Amino acid sequence: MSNPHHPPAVGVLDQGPELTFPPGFLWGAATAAYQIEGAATEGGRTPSIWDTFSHTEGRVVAGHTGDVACDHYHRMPDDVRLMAEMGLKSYRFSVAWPRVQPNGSGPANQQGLDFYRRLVDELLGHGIEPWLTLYHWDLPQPLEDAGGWPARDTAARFADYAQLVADALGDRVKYWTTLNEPWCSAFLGYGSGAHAPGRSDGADAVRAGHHLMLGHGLAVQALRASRPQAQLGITVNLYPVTPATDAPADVDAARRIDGLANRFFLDPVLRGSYPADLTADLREVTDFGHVHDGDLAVISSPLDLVGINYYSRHVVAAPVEGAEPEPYWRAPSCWPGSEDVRFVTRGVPVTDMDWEIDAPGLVETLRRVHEEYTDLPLYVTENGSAFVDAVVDGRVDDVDRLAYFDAHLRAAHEAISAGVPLRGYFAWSLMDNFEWAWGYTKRFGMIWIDYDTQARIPKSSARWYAEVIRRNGLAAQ
Ligand code: IFM
Repeated sequence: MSNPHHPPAVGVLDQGPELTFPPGFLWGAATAAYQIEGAATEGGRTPSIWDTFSHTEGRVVAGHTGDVACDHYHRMPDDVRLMAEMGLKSYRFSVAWPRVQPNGSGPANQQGLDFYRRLVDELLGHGIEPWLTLYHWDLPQPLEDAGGWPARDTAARFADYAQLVADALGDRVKYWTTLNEPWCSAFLGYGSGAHAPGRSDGADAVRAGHHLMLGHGLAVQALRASRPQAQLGITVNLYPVTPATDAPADVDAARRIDGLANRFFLDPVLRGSYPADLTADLREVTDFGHVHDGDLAVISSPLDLVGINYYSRHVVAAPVEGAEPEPYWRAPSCWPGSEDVRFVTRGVPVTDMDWEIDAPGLVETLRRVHEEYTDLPLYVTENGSAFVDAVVDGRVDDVDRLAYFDAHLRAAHEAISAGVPLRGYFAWSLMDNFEWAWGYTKRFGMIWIDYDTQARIPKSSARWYAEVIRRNGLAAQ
């Protein structure tokens, strides 16, 4: 497939001692509004579900909130300068809906739009391609009060908001993704309640997932009509799901979790249908009456790219008596219809999130999307790791994070060599930030943030990544 908006991907890799990426490969880093901006009550911004959630006792570790976060709202030009020093080709950020449309409906808040216009202009001025995500989990609170994502109307509100942002920034932003990780919004937000808005109802989670995708489809249609040059996509978080053994019951557990984690979103968006086995698994949770005629055609509106966030693998098995206590993303309520599936810990190295490090899983994931679903250009829109960092003599030597990036970039290269049209990679994250229910206790950044002084210290991984970008690749091992 030839697309003038994307650099060529396949068949151009050096065979020499370097692992060279295709010319024009889009090297980036990512953040999200609530995780870094702060300025929660400034410039006309009103509360999102994450403000409400983080200010509710017991929801976020140590009562941390995004009120100040990395103070990026005030330090944005300095942060863009740091990006330029790293040589980033692209920066993926999200727009805070309650900053640009405070009530989630009605007119735009010009001050909010102006902030993002300044950001985009600053990026362009440094030769950095802006990559805009419309929704990274910060639903305006009034929309949650009206029913949130389980309510169908929220999808229409999202399309209106998308139009408003496209009107303001569509002349200067080429790359747009609608949603970031709808699985998290739906199943952590409305299933387990580990994320905002903290509701816990399987049917609501399934409805929320559908309406998120409906909002995505409506937004794509609106953006396509008004900004035909824009490159449009969605970002999904995908996991290879592996049965612990070949036993049929374990294989079936893997099928079920793969349905909820991956195919719940991939199939409607890229094939225009829900998988039959998934709807059968969910029969006792919902009758799918919330899916109206025509919805799936909207949801599968043509895209220009697919964004994939990759962190780890799920290994699962059939239930046993007295299973061990589970971390939040394994909570049964995340997996309606498959609550009794057992998540297995293999004993391989993990990050500070307890997520198993599994670089080959990135190859599997990219190949699967390409080989089973689409020829569209793919982008890794997030990949990264939390580790416990320390400042020693003014430096942060984050060797574990650097090794994680290195292994996953080798995997990305392998996927390209296998024919995957992977056109870019965004490290998560540019800087340490508010890690949702974990507050500031988990650090994913290539730039250290001192939350007392707001000082920034580029870590070893930032210097290493700058060199990867400069040489467009890695030394062969
Ligand atoms: O911090 C999050 C991000 O907001 C979405 N993807 C996963 C990251 C690490 O948990």
